[in-house]
Amino acid sequence: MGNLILALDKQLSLSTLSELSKYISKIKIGYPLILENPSYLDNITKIQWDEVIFDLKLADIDNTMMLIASKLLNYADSFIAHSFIGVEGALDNLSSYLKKHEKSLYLVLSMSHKGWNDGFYSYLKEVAIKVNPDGFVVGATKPNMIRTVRNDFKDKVIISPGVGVQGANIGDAICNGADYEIVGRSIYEAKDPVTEAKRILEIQEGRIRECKGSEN
Ligand code: BMP
Repeated sequence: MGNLILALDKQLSLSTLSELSKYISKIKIGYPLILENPSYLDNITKIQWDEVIFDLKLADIDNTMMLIASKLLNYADSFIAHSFIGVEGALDNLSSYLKKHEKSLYLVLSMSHKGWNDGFYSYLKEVAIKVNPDGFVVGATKPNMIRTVRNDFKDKVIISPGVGVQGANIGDAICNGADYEIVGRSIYEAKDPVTEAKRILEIQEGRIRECKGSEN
């Protein structure tokens, strides 16, 4: 199946989505898709995904974040939250709430855009240690940060956006320690999203073979 997560920020037809799900088993959705057409979420549930990740980058007090998550429990396997909001009164209770409902939690540790300040990483790491989520979001455009987070959190899942349009090369994030690369526009804006997804997966596979091979 490859190590890809589809960031679906625009609607694709159900048939295209269904075809894509044969090659990509995890999907990330967020505000753009939900606000474009809330009823599109029903299409997501018509397909058997390994994981549906809700990327709302939750960053609020505990009660508000839990209210938001409660509306989406029927659709979601996991949620992404910001780590900078801290533990007490925020991520502590969100984390317990999601555990109770058997949902996973990812915390953002380093974003892919230029303006993100990795100088705060030591604070975010402290929060991450306390919250002990299932995984982290670390930008694929930040290979050093992927290596740092992998070194600091050996058993956590790292999901990595920024591949393609934002400039990171396919496969590099995995070679640096990420588990999955998140790809949006390169696939959903392609003329033929399915062919493009297959092409990206092939490149990813080749790159992984190259770098993991050279590790042995
Ligand atoms: P694209 O491949 O089209 O650049 O999409 C990347 C996806 O990952 C978008 O949904 C974006 O919101 C998300 N993302 C990101 O690009 N950088 C981050 O640091 C964190 C993200 O969630």
